Amino acid sequence: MIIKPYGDTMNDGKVQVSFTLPLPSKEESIEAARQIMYKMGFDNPQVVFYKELAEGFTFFVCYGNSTHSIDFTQIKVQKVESTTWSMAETDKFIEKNIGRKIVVVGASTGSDAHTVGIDAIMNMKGYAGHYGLERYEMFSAYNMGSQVSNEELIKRAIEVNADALLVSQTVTQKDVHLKNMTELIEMLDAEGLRKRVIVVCGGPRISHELAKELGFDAGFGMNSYADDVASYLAQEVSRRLKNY
Ligand code: B12
Repeated sequence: MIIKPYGDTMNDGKVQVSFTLPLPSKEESIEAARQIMYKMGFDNPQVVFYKELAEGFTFFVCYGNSTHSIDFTQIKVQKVESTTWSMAETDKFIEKNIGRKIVVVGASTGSDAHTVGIDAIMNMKGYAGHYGLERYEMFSAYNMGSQVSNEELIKRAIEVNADALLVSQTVTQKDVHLKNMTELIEMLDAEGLRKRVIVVCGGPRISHELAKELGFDAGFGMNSYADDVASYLAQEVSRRLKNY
């Protein structure tokens, strides 16, 4: 099944691309943007909007036709193996199969000050119509907020005898997330705790594949909600109890 982006008629390859060039807003800069689109592999490149953002920096919106296509049948993706249930279904499953609350400790770690992602997963109010873990009857959820060191996170996990750690990482500049996440796994290993807790990470640029590479049990990216992680945790805790 060969596919291409679609805009007007099927397989026309139409895409919209936006970028900023370190150039002032003038005719030569528009032509530079058009040529960059061409070099990126787009036919019929057009600049449809531009605006100088600051002196010497111009933002462009361009249209073009992609000359590339892919075979969709060849796509393989590593993904979290669990079924997403509603809050009520997950609570009921935990009550029946685990018989106690699942304890989770979450934080945005290292220097990362972004709290909205971890709050979306944990807060009572939830996010986009999905209640957070604090709302679940069968979860005890501890949200430590942002800029939490790996030491503090582990200390809290030990204090409350956590089943799972939830790590949020938003800033990926200079690969700072890789350093934070690798350090957490190394510290858990050193303390002999790694096998005792389920370690989950999430964030806009996190994938399950990356999470597994770094030694985490699961990774959740964009468009993931409390329902996804709650269902995964319920199923994983139950799986581990059965194999104990
Ligand atoms: C709000 C915001 C801020 C606020 C944060 C306030 C706060 N209390 O959180 C402030 C102004 C403080 C801020 C600061 C900075 N920010 Co900022 N910020 C944003 C912004 C606009 C929105 C982020 C957000 O709230 N998204 C909404 C939430 C709900 O989405 P989410 O985090 O992806 O979470 C979802 C999933 O990823 C997942 N998820 C997330 N965490 C977890 C955890 C688990 C366990 C699970 C299961 C799932 C999960 O579930 C959530 C719901 O679906 C983004 C740009 C953007 N539009 O995304 C930039 C952005 C994230 N920031 C960015 C940057 C660079 C910074 C600064 C470094 C800027 C600077 N030079 O000072 C600082 C860093 C400060 C620091 N020390 O961390 C960059 C990051 C680039 C990168 N790749 O690293 C972005 C992308 C902006 C950009 N385009 O450049 N920022």
